[in-house]
Amino acid sequence: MGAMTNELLTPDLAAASAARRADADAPYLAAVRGDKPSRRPVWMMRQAGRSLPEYRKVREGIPMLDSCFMPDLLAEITMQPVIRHDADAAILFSDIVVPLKAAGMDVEIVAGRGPVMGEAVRTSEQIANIPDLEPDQLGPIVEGIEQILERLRTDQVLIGFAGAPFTVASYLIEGGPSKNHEVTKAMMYAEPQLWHALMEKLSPMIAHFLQAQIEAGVDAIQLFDSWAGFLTARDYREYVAPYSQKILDAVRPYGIPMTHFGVGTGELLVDLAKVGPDVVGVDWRVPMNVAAKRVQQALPDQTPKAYQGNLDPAVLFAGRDVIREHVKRIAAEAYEAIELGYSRGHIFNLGHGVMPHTDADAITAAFEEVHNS
Ligand code: 1CP
Repeated sequence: MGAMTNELLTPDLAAASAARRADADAPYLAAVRGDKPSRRPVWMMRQAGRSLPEYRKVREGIPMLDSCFMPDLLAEITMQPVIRHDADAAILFSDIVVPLKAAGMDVEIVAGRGPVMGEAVRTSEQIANIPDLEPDQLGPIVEGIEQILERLRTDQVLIGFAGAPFTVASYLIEGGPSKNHEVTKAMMYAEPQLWHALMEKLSPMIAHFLQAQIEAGVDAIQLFDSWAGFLTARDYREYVAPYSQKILDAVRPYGIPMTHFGVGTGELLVDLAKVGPDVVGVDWRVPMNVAAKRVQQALPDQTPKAYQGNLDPAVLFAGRDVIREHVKRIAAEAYEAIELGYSRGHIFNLGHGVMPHTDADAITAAFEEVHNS
């Protein structure tokens, strides 16, 4: 990949062979392709992190964002849940603000709170001053990815990720986590030219971040638009979808599976699917069969998507019998969608991330129940 500028790149297809994990039997890849996987693939958003004692131990005294740039540590943390729970996919240990940090912006992750900017980004001058992301700023992450790939079994995949521009913009504009995203929406409505300038700045940065992960060898990517569900479908279409679409367009030539996910997106599922992912992530509010039917009936000419989801993370607090019951229900709902031709395949996941106080053994139990389903 050449120097990263404020442009969306078209990847050099010769380099695309870097995405090389060819084990046709990997359950994750089989499910995305629409083949029958040898077992139901499962991974969990936020499977690495505070639910694991071994994570708390290795992170002790090391700031979150520092750990994301320490290759040995990020590889170790990425592998911890894969080994403990026998996951079918690893999710790269990183954060949606990592590309901002890599590019030199002032951002920290504050324990118990989340990403906090040194200064909220709200003016055209601040937007213009957002630095470009240069490839050499991602060296430690590339190194971490290489280490993870050496440690994964060939039937396990590594998923790289990035935050989608709306969700990343919310942290920039609000200056940190936000309950209602009101400053973000105010910019969108009152100063649309400023909003679009910010999106034009973030989209290439995010695309480059994903491309760098793919060239380092990740097998799949996920674009998290966690907070998109705060928008009406009309606003999502006007202010957000074109930019997320550009990012997936820039990544698609690599030919690896792309997942798009947001929380509370029942009303946006069709629009999320239109942005162009191979896999649609579904939160726990909409049953898998309903989600797939909703999308396929709205877009009858498209090849059915695969679907990822959607156990309510709170169920992991309710004991093994309840976990089993919900896993079975979700597996049946996902199966129905496949049988009816609305869905190509199912990747089991939570409807959002593992909550920090979740018991690690309950998570392992859920993985076992999925594999037995
Ligand atoms: O010190 C710590 O342990 C801080 C907790 C933590 C961790 C473990 C944060 C702060 N980020 C992460 C890692 C992380 N973040 C991963 C990799 C680990 C894994 O999934 O196993 C991923 C995929 C993310 C992505 C992320 N960060 C999202 C999108 C996914 C989602 O949960 O919706 C978002 C919105 C963030 C922001 C963020 N980072 C951290 C927190 C606490 C938050 C949320 C803050 C908020 O509520 O706005």
